[in-house]
Amino acid sequence: MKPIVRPIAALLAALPLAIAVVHAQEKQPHEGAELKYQAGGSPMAAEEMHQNINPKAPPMTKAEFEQAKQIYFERCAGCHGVLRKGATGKPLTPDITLAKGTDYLKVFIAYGSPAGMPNWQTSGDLTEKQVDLMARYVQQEPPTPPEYSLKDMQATWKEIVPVAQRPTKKMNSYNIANIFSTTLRDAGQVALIDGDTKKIINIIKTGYAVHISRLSASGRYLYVIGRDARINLIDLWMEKPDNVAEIKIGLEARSVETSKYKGFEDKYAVAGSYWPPQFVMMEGDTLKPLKIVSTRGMTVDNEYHPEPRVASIVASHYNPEFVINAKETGKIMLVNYKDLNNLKITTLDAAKFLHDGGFDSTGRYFLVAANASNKIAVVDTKEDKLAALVDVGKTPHPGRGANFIHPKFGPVWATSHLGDESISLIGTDPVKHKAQAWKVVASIKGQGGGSLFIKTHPKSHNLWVDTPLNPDAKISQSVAVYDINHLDKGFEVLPIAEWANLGEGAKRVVQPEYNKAGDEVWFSIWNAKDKQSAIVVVDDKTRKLKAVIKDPRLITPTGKFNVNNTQHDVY
Ligand code: DHE
Repeated sequence: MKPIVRPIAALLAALPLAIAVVHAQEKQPHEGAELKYQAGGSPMAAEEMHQNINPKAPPMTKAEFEQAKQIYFERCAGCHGVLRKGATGKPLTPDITLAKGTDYLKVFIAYGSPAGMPNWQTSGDLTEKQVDLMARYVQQEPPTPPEYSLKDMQATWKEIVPVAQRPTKKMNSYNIANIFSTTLRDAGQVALIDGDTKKIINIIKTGYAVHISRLSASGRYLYVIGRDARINLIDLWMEKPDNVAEIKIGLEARSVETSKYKGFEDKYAVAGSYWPPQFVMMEGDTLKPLKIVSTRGMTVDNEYHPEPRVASIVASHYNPEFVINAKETGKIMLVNYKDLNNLKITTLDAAKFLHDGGFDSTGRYFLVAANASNKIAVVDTKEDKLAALVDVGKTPHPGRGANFIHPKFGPVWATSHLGDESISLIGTDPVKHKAQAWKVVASIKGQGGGSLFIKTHPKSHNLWVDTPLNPDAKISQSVAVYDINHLDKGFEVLPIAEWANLGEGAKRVVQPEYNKAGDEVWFSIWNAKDKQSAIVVVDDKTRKLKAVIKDPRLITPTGKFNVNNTQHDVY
């Protein structure tokens, strides 16, 4: 009797899930890619963490726990949080998971749910054995990674070339303003590419899977941050630009920025971490850590959140402030760096799941995606106020967005979306176009969901929209381009990956970035680590291929940051 009863019991327990699975199959095809993107790997898998034995949870050996912990941090932490208290995904704490039991959890993990859980087993990402492991793991007490203090940061801080030994003037003949700092994601490097000659100036060792590059106000210093929270400071004045300082500011991070307000140029840097949930101010030219501020606290719904990750950070042009976005709480902190000992922080309640964003064309308003809330928050950096919360399409992902003059509605800022094919245009001129300000004035149709970045340039009439996470290779390997003056005419599709002629591989076309003059657009062709990747340069006026940059050292290029455009927030 026993062997029959148990499977039936398991089946009954899984019944609500069987229904869920039917719904899960109704998910849009791009949603799987979107969810896995959000669930991107955390570098904390290898971190030593305490294994708490919960007597009520199914047993696990140390080896099993370690293996499950690794899978959790690589696949699950991005959505469910480091402490499993929930972020864009549901909380997975033992009070919830123990009540569900192993069989229920196994079905859930294997088949996914309509609420957004990917189908880890049926997609082939996890084996049946791994699903069983994860079902038991999430019933244990969540292991907690260590905190990271100023002392910990100091221990990692290296002044590779002290300020006194650095050049006092530019020592090279590069047109620094047109250099592209290019992320070589899986190589843990950045490539500095000369925008004029298209030649690689230097490949520089950085942190693991570098995320973004930012420029100091003067344009001399380049800051690069890895997912492992290592920051590299590169001096572009050196004969061959290279690292001059380095620090590790936590266990996992995505954002770095420098002070840009008049009188504070190049003075401070700031970096935010995913873990621990905090940001740190540093000296701009040495990276010496000065002050840490925690982001733990209440969400906009007045619930405590133990790990609000720091997402995008930008430097205000109107006040001596950094605009710091805490993802899970939905709070935007305007951190005044005039007096670090008597720190003033203005906190704005925006919306949960703040992620990426950019300024409007005047540099006064910062528009940031609250991605899983399907909203754009608008910050007035002059008055230190939330100007608006705008409803847009599903999961906006603007990168820094795109500013242009719409023939009918005046100045607009645009975002594309991960979760649908639309492109939302938001009016940004509350003086001359008051009726349109902070409203979606138009929503135009793109190639499909899975878009990450959108770009134009003040000197261009083209609007470029990538779709690297669309499951259709034709769409992920091409880009849509619109004529800003004739948006109603739809878009032209350019087969950018095909132009690179790379042979096999995923070859996702990602992140359009203009050169300084605004007459070229650069695209990364992001292939697997063991396959050839490339940068494709398109002539903006003719929309024709101008150059393909191929080099065995260009491993998995993703983000590209033109010095001038990043320094002056031109996009
Ligand atoms: Fe990004 C910007 C976080 C996955 C390429 N990404 C950002 C920012 C954040 C962020 C918070 C804004 C920084 C700022 O402006 O200060 N990104 C995350 C994640 O948490 C996520 C979803 C999962 C992860 O594991 O990291 C993630 N990002 C990716 C990728 O998979 C991309 C496509 C490739 C890569 O290199 O990893 C990617 N993210 C980028 C790029 C930018 C970025 C190129 C900057 C765009 C710009 O034009 O400013």
